[in-house]
Amino acid sequence: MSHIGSYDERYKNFNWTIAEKELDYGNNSIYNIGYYCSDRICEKGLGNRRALIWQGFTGEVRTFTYNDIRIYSNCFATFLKEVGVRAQERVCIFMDRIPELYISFLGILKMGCIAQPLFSAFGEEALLTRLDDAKTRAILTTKKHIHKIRRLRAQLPELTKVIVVDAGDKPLENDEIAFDMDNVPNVDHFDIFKANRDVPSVLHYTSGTTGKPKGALHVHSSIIAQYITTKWVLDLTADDIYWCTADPGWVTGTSYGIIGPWSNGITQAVYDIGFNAQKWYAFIEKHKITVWYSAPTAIRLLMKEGTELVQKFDLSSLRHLISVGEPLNAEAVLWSEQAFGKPFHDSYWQTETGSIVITNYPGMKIKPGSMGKPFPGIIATVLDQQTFEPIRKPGSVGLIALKPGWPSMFRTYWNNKEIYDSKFKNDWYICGDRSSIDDEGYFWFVGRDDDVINTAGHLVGPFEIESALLEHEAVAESAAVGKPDPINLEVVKAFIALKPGYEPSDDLMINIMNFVRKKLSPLAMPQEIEFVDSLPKTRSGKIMRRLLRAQEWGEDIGDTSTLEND
Ligand code: 6R9
Repeated sequence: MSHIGSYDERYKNFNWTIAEKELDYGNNSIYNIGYYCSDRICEKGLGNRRALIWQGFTGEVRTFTYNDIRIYSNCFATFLKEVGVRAQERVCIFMDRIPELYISFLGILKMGCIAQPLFSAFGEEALLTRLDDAKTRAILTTKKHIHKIRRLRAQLPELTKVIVVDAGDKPLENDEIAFDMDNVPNVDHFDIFKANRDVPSVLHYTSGTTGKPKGALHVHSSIIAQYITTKWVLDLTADDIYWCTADPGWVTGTSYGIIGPWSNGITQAVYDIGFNAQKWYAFIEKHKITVWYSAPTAIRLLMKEGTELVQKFDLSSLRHLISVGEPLNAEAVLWSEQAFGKPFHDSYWQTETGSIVITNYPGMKIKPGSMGKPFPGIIATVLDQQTFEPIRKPGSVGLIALKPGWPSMFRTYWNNKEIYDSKFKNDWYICGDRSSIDDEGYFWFVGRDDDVINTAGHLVGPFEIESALLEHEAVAESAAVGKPDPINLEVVKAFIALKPGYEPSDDLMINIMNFVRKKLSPLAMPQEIEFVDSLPKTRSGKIMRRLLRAQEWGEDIGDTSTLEND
């Protein structure tokens, strides 16, 4: 691992200007992510290198060079400008993993707008909440998803530009606009928006325990951390073919599915398909993937398929494997060593941190089940839950906390400075997760410190699910909690008290499940519903979600009076 240097040396000698210098960040007063991910790579003479190898679910393959993504993103930026979108307005990207998603992301940033990617499986309610909160001006979408937006238009007066990127001959409605990047004149030069370091770039919505999802706002200089973590943790070099399985509707898909690889000028492959062991292995074999960034749920699903399937493919191109999103259990690490001859390296971070903060750095001894150590430039610890002072004793569990100041740290929650401020205690940023640190400085994840449900590596907020449930005609009260699941870590379980006149039945259960799936997303849909007469409450009338959760996990919650003020 000589080209990235040993962990200890790197940690000791690191400061962020090392990363800035490598990127030439701020040279000629340019700070825009869009430039660093396309124009700059071309200026270095790498315009003909492949930036994107895209494969659709039908097997169709398209390839784009850095010069292609430079020009196409210029086309998007020019188009946004021409239709009257202004700098710093929010532009949502709402589509499956097609090339336009990746390329328009750069175009939006070049134009100086704030990119707001949303997961294409989101239903109307999930979309409405996020578009309304951000007062989104424009949305880029496809024929497949336009119907959801059409039904919301009346409730979103600020959303004046609805842009369909694959309209073809299909008639559009009212003021919708068609834009087809393959059928517009090339734009060789675009006057890239002169962002400075602190100009907002990307808005990613994430769920908390209470209230609606919150928009974590990032700025252009986040690229400094995304660039160097990609280079050192994902260990990417010029010859690599990199595959990140995450959807850009989630932060991994933008930080490490767009900005990280493209600022490093490497070739990345994208597969517009959900999990499918056979097809995934065939994809790795076909495109000779060398570096693979995935998630524990996917690894557990692969484990289920067994090593026999692995042996049917030539996966010898694989060189480095990394995982994110949920605890990477020791069995998964050991299995991957057996199946691929290489362990998965864990990486821990959040929408809010913008880039990897704790990880099994390449070359470092891996302790299966541990997340590893802080990335160079990151000061991490665990804090006592009461005093918010660092816990010095190895093995004691506390709150994971980071010293603010790394470049990709979020700058606020959109419209919600109060909650943002509440995340800081004694000059530490509190991640909201619990962990211990062993005597060698390795972090061991214990669990979340809130009620957010992590299903298959995706966070879903109980409040959002409960709000959706309450809109169902039969539901009087509800509580949504995470229930343990051997594959997905957790799935959503809902406890429901019905309104008078409704009786529990299988039909009603399925009806309610589908109601949530359509409104929010398949991830938020309860996999299990338990009908109850009433829900446990505190004296002030709040539902004791934690009690229900503890029951599902077989945990002893002890004296419930401690929950009274939750
Ligand atoms: C990047 C991303 C963040 C939350 C985080 C934690 C969980 C992420 C983890 C992990 C254990 C890991 N999480 N990585 N838990 N081990 N390696 O996932 O962002 O969607 O905001 O989720 O996911 O609970 O706080 P996000």
